[in-house]
Amino acid sequence: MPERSVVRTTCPRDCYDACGILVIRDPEGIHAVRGDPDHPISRGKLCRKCTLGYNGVFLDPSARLTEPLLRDGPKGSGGYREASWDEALAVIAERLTAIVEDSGPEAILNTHYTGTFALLGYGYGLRFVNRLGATEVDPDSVCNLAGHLALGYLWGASEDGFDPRTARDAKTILVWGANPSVSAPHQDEHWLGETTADVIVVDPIATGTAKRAALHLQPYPGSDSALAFAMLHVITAEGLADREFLAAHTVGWDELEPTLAACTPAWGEAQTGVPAALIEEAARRYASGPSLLWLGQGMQRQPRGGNAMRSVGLLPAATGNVGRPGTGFLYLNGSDNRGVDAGAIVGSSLARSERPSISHMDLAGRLEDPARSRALLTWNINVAASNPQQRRLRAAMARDDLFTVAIDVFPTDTTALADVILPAASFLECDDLVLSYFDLSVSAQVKAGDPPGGALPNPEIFRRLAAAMGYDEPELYEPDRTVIDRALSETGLGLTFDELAAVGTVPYGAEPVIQFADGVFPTPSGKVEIASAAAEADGQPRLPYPHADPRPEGGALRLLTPASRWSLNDMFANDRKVAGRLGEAWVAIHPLDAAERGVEDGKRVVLANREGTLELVARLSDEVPRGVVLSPKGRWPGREPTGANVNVLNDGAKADMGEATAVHGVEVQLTIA
Ligand SMILES: Nc1nc2c(c(=O)[nH]1)N[C@H]1C(S)=C(S)[C@@H](COP(=O)(O)OP(=O)(O)OC[C@H]3O[C@@H](n4cnc5c(=O)[nH]c(N)nc54)[C@H](O)[C@@H]3O)O[C@H]1N2
Ligand SMILES: Nc1nc2c(c(=O)[nH]1)N[C@H]1C(S)=C(S)[C@@H](COP(=O)(O)OP(=O)(O)OC[C@H]3O[C@@H](n4cnc5c(=O)[nH]c(N)nc54)[C@H](O)[C@@H]3O)O[C@H]1N2
Ligand code: SF4
Ligand SMILES: [Mo]
Repeated sequence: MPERSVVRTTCPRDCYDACGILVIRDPEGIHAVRGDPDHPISRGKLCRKCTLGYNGVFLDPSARLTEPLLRDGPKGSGGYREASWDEALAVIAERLTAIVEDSGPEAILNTHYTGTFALLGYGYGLRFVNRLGATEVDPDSVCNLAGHLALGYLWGASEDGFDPRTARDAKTILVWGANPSVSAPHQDEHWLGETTADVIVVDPIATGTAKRAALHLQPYPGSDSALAFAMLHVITAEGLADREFLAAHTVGWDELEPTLAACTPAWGEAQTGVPAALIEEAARRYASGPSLLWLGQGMQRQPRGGNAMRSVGLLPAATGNVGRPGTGFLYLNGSDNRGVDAGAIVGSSLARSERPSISHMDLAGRLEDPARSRALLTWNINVAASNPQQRRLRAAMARDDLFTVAIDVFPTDTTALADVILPAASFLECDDLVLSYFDLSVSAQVKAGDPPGGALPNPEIFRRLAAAMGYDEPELYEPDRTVIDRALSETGLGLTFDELAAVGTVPYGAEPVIQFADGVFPTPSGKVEIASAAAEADGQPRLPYPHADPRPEGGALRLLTPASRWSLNDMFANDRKVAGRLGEAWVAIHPLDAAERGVEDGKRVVLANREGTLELVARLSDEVPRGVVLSPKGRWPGREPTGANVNVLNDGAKADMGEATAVHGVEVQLTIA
């Protein structure tokens, strides 16, 4: 029996759970990756995708990128040769330096996101990018930016959510447009599953979370604002509004209130499809409180997603469900509310001037324009799978004169279009910190094994890039441990990294933090800005307004493509066992919509719109309402028989705020293949 040891670490995926992990080592290296029974959230279990992927593709050097690769064939042909780090870095430095001299750094585009959401793995590389001055492709524009801006106008903050521990004092938990049964499986099982509060879910789909809830409101996609206004009508009409809170802590309620008169429950039913009686019941339960409101990211990926978020975000203000135990709202919890200076991690001060930025919705168009895009640096993201306008984007990335550097753990559809590919170490192979974006906790990510071949952790790759470019700012070379130690000391937890590593995860303080306990809000006025001059200055309406998107016409269906239980964004589809579970791409359709189109369960169908077409298998399901079809994200275009995933249907239409994605507003025709 070989000698075994155990390393405790944390999952850094873009996931609400931040599970605790035990890595079992033997003399050959990592033997197995398991859940940590002592972890408060995951209690010994990892999700199924990670259980398979972390013991599969992550530990398989033949599935990984292990050495720098230089393209030596036509773009996209797969022709690469191995190179040393020095050679690869010299090629990159020469090309980027020439582009900066000829065209300015803004002709270099930087795309990155949450491949790893650990503090350094996510942020440290931005020091280099800031120094370089590349055009930033705003990461949040593909995910949650509309919601951030909306909550910013209203509450002054979008990353300062409730502390989930305060649920012990809540009577009602309203989950609006989030599907934790898929996107946060352990929070769903334990935090929600074991709460004594009544759970209300607002989601067009009968998700696992919705099916267990005391009430499930199923609005038609894009009608959340109308639903919120109908609830506010009930709240004011029945005397359930918190007039004291409104008077003391908000501005603009008097301007908004007259709008509510027309938003009766019957009107709400007509706008949203939710029965009037359910609207009333949900409004009463939420208003009576104490109530928590979880604002998911799915509901703001809509054409008017910003207004939807601003409208739903009124509920805590109107009912005074904020500032005391068992109340508050959560979109995300940022690292700042554990004291960590995120600006220092990403080296904001290294930028020599305000860096230009574009939306992911405009990436394909920008890359089609050789005059404005000469190079692409892409890391922690798989744009060829996750971005809109998939065909256009991939065609533009295939431009021979576009110099692309891709950094990833695995070969992906994106790295396949790069000139230089740099191999990244996985989270199992480097130290870092993980700050859950749901719980107020701090966790250690601990190195449990060596990276395969020459793969290096993200921060080290960017230190080497900085050196190759001849930069001399000390922040570009700060050792990981210095950054980790400083961030840990900022948390005030009084722990060294080794002490944290021994326990894995520690809560931020012994008692739940009460969101906005002082009644002061980080808006210009210090109050909740129901009427917002900042919104007006940005060309937005002064007030949130009742709205429901028009229903699709001509037999079109609304296509929702949210998180899949078998992938984490676009990770894991390259794992053999996960791919087996994923099976063929499918689309769920209501049996009556299927019957109208002569579609039977298991039969092949085509989804089509002006952007593209996609063939997949129909699944008849009454979990989706009429007029809506559902096909989860997360498949790899290159592994699909058609060479495309659902984003081939996504035209990149923008939401009403932040030029952010409106992907859940996509409409398609569905026909038999
Ligand atoms: N397993 C797994 N977990 C993940 C991810 C993953 O890909 N897989 N991705 C991670 C990432 S990047 C993110 S951003 C989060 C997102 O996680 P969530 O915040 O849960 O968001 P989504 O899964 O995008 O969508 C949630 C729900 O929004 C609903 N929805 C869509 N349109 C509307 C609407 O108009 N109104 C309302 N009320 N609801 C609507 C969808 O039906 C869906 O059930 O999950 C993270 N966790
Ligand atoms: N149709 C549709 N499209 C969507 C969405 C949707 O709901 N529907 N959701 C959108 C959302 S919410 C998001 S957040 C985006 C996410 O889209 P992406 O950011 O593209 O998703 P990921 O799969 O997380 O991409 C991460 C990449 O980082 C790599 N990676 C992992 N760890 C590391 C590391 O340590 N170092 C490096 N260098 N690389 C690493 C992974 O292998 C993977 O290739 O997709 C968006 N696209
Ligand atoms: S992806 Fe989420 S649920 Fe899965 S192991 Fe990581 S933190 Fe846990
Ligand atoms: Mo996301």
